[in-house]
Amino acid sequence: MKTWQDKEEFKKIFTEKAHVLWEKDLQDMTLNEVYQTVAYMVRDLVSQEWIRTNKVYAEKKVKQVYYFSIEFLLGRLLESNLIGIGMEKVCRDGLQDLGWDLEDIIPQERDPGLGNGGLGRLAACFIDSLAALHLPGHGCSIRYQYGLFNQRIVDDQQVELPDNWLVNGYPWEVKKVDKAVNVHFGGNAYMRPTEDGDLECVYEKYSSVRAVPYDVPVIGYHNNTVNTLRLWRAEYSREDMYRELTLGDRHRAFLYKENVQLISRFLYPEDSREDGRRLRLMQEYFMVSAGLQSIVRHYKKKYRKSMYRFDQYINIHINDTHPALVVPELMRILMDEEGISWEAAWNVTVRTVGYTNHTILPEAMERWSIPMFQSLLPRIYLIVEEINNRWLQEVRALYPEDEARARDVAVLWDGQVHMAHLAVLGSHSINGVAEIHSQILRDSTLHQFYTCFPDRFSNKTNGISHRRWLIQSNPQLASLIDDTIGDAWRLDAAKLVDLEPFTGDAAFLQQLGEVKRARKDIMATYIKQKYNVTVPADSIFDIQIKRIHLYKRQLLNILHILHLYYLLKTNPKMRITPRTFLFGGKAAAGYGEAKQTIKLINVVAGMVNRDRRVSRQMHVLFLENYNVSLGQILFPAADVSEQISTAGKEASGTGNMKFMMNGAVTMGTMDGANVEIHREVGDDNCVIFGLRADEVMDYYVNGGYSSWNMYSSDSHIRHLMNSLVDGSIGGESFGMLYESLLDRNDEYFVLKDFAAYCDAQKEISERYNERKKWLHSSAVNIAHSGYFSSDRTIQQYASDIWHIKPVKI
Ligand code: GL4
Repeated sequence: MKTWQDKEEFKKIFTEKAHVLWEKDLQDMTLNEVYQTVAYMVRDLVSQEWIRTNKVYAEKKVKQVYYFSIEFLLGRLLESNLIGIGMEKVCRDGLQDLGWDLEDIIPQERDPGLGNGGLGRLAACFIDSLAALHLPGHGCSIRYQYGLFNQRIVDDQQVELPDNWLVNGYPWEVKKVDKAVNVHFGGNAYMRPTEDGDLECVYEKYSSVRAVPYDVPVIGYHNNTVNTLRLWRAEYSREDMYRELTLGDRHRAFLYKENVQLISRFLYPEDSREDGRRLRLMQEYFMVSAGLQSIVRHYKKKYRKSMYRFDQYINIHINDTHPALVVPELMRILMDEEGISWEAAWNVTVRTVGYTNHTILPEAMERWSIPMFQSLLPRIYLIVEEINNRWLQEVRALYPEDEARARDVAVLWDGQVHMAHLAVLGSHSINGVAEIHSQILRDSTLHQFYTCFPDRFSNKTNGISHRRWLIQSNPQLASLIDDTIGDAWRLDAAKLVDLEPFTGDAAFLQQLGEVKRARKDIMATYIKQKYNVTVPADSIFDIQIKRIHLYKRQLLNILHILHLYYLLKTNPKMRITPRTFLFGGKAAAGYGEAKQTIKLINVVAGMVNRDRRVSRQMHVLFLENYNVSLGQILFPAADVSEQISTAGKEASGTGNMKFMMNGAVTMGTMDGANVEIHREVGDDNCVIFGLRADEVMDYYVNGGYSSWNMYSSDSHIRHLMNSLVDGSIGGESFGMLYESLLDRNDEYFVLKDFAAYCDAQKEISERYNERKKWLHSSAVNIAHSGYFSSDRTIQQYASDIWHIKPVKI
């Protein structure tokens, strides 16, 4: 790859580039212009490799994977790309000479918030790993004009502001007008007999939307691979508006224009919740159809192979069910456009598609009303109907008079399209994202499918990019690791285990303590600057950052804090290990309980922090607008990682892995990937508490838990619950939370796990006081975090599901 020889060359190119881009002298440039100039310079460096990568893939006709995801939470790209091409230092030094600090330039980039949480960030880590491992794999998604809302806290409450991330342009994207395709919606579809006695589909009077791709380079780490993230934008064209006029009237034409523009305007602010309806379905089909059409076009043009062999060269992976329309859309293309029979098309489709499930929360399972689906996607509906008919015929033949079974596996049932069932049926591979989650899929959520296709099921435990979450976000720790075991771990995270012999080494632990302290100081400075709150960096930094959700139990955490507060108030002599409790995360705009949880945290924080005596021992803070960039400051500063979801509910979690890799000790339930973290580090190096998943399930099935009984029998709980509604917390009332805990019988076992959680928190405090032991635990966590690198995860997908091989560029 072409690089900048030294800082002198960097300065020369920068100066030329800046003049062309901005027609300004250097001293007149804004920080944002500096950022954009450097970003374009990085793109110039990789552009040859980007072209070459695609060329090599096509010339060698290698098998490629396309990862379809409705979300990609990329985070800022300038720093990660500079690190990827090994030019961070040259750039830093060059800028310095010119009078700028790279640290001031990096934040000029807006976080592209094209995702809600874990699901979207996982997709970003995956394409990062694909490129790092020189694997031919690309992302496919939507170029939302507005990402997930920006969160502000006003009067203790969340306020959602639009995230206009594209205002200054996005230097990483390249608009590919010549690669645009058309996607059809609405109209009529029906089957009619052909002359040779077959059936063919007629699809007419549809509206056409132009899908225009914007490509973002996905730059490998110290290799020459540059893969592509293709983001689709919906546009209307004059011809299409004219067509609409001829199909209807002016009203139809204007409505059409409005609707088209809406398709790629907003990311739905939902996570594990079902919300936006018709438009969301339009987005899903838009992305799927555009993505597939462009893949097929490329395959035919460059690979020149038969469509019957499509699956030998192409794999399509669907990140949860949002892209599940890939199944009927590929069928449509193979049959209607390529003239292939149903049976052959089905074989090709199933062998091409793989599906990962990311949640078992029933409310998050996508279902569409049939009338809506049918009117929006009439041709696709006919195909889904046929898939369902053929499948139920098989099921009923195998299990006659077992309608319960038919119901459990149907794609169409009760007036709804069940997307998870469509995804499972249309895939040769179905996986969960942590061992316990995959087990639950096999045992209950998808049990009937598992009995039909046991070989198709597997587990692929999630992972995180150690490049972003360690090398980039914690350079202090990264360089300590280099000094201790060399830098081979940068290319192979499994080598972090070489730290194991040093986990008892006093000198190493001393340095590790210093690194953590330095990172806590950075965090404390951030808090001081932004919130004017002083948090003591020698207190335990105890952090819970993730989407706000009842099942994630931020409530358990804040109730424990409130409990501590009451204890400290009634007992002035009481001493605890000083703690700073930090929270962050967005609540879906329409999720009342989640928003009230944020308010509760803020009100309690105010009460605690304002109390002179209590705040000598504890601080509480809600950090607004948690996103990838804030995460990069928070994970390295954590002592304690709060992973306290109700067992069986969190499919995997990935924040837990980011904390671990940065040396935090997990305080967690036996849920998601916590189970595997616990296995890696052992009881001594994490604190596990609470109900196990099977116990939770048992209570759901057999009853036997009453939160009102807990209320009556436990005076602490009674006090806490009463305080939620009697105005004693800042004069506020938290009725929704009270109801969910008592009137709705505490669906997530917050009160049931409360005592165990308090004990676990005491355990943490005691362990923290034994400094050497604590640092040892911290080191053990880092040493065993290599397993949770997304490189390991992607290698498993590549060899077990996609059957793709590395290609050196
Ligand atoms: C999620 C899960 O809730 C989360 O546990 C998991 O780590 C993530 C990636 O697999 O997927 N599912 C949905 S929906 N949102 C998520 O974050």
